[in-house]
Amino acid sequence: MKSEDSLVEKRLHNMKRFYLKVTELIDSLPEGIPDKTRNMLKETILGDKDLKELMDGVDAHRPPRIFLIGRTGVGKSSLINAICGTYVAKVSDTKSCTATADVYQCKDGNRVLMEILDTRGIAESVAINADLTAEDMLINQVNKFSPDVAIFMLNCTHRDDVNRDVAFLKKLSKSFTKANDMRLPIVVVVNKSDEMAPSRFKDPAEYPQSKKDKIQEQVDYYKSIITDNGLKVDDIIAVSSLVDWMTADGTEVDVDEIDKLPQSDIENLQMAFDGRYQIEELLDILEGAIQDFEAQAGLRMAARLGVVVRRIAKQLTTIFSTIAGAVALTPVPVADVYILIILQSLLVCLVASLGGLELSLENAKEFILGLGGVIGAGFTFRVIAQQSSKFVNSLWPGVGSAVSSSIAAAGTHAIGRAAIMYYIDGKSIDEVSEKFKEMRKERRNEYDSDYE
Ligand SMILES: Nc1nc2c(ncn2[C@@H]2O[C@H](COP(=O)(O)OP(=O)(O)OP(=O)(O)O)[C@@H](O)[C@H]2O)c(=O)[nH]1
Ligand SMILES: [Mg+2]
Repeated sequence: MKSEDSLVEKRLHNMKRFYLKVTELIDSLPEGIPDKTRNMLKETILGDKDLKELMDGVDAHRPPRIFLIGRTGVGKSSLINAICGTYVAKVSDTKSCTATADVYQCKDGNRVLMEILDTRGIAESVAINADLTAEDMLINQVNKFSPDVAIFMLNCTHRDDVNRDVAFLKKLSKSFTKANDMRLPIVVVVNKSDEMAPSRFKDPAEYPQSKKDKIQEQVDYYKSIITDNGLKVDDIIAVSSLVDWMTADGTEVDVDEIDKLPQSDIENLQMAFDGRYQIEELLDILEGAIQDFEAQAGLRMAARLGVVVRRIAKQLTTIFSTIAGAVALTPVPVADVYILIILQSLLVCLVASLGGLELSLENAKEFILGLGGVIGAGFTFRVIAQQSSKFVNSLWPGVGSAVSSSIAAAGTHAIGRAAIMYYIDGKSIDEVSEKFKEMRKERRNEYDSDYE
């Protein structure tokens, strides 16, 4: 698990290195391409805002700081595990543990995933200093911690009296705004949805409608209290943080017994049952609520490192499809398809680097031509430019040499998807070609209407 994660980070950095080399790569293309075209390609790729943001996020990230407030046993620690998808070690800075709140880092191996300020809420806090109320102490501590987001956790199965906590959050919110010159994003999480009747359905895929309705009723109940008290929150969502863990040899362990295990067992815990409900949705909400770009990227990396590669590959595919669509609209001095194949080759290289493989533009071009059945002929970029209609027809039969914007976009998208299947999902080239043909068929109707 841990070594896989560092591998993922390495792949992300390789991909970024490739992106940073784009100028050099375009300059090294055969001399036949006019400077104007080269510059257009460079400007289009490097000037793309979405692509730049994506690349910036690859190494500009820091662990997000989360302020967790919720009663004992509501599932605060479990939620962090559910978000990270691993049983995370909590490393406390003992100096900062007070009667009201704990600060700790969540770690996976050496990676700090998040920083947490954890409190059981104002109802369970006691003042240790007669001059300062428990409330004020906590407010000071939160301001010092300076969270990116606050998570207010409630229980789905019983209706606690939350008025005091709501009133506290209101006061905190006011003080935070004053101290930080920005609003404190607050997300309300109603946990333990799985325990709502009928509680035997633990797998979210099997939740009956009646259960979902009851969960929603509970959410509405809490929402009304929050609104009535005039507390502004970013969102409220019901989740389940239910995960059963097992050791590497497959022995299931009771959650409450985990801390008694040897450290090496804890580090290698795996999911025995995944009952997580709406955690992905919660992540989207948290990402939206967090304002700081680096903390936002940090949350994504902490929670979704395993899926981050596919996600980024898909984003790359979408971004390059848009670029290809835009390029096809621009009159260029050489055949459109030539430019397209260069763009698509760059996309294939980036996707391959996410899959752990370093490809040259030449290799990437061969992959693309192979998808269209043009294999082993060793065509150079220059030949492609000269015989553009032949090549475009091998990839997209019946199109001719004039590539419309929608074909350029759809074609690039299909190539990106094929590259993901091959370089990331490890599918065989036969399987990928088969799928590519299907995608081509799917799109055929769209081309037809494009030419009407
Ligand atoms: N069924 C179910 N059990 C949960 C869920 N979340 C947490 N639990 C269980 O509830 C118990 C308490 O969870 P914790 O995550 O320790 O709660 P906490 O809020 O961190 O508690 P304190 O640290 O004492 O404040 C544990 O036995 C968890 O396994 C959930 O979504 N569903
Ligand atoms: Mg806890």
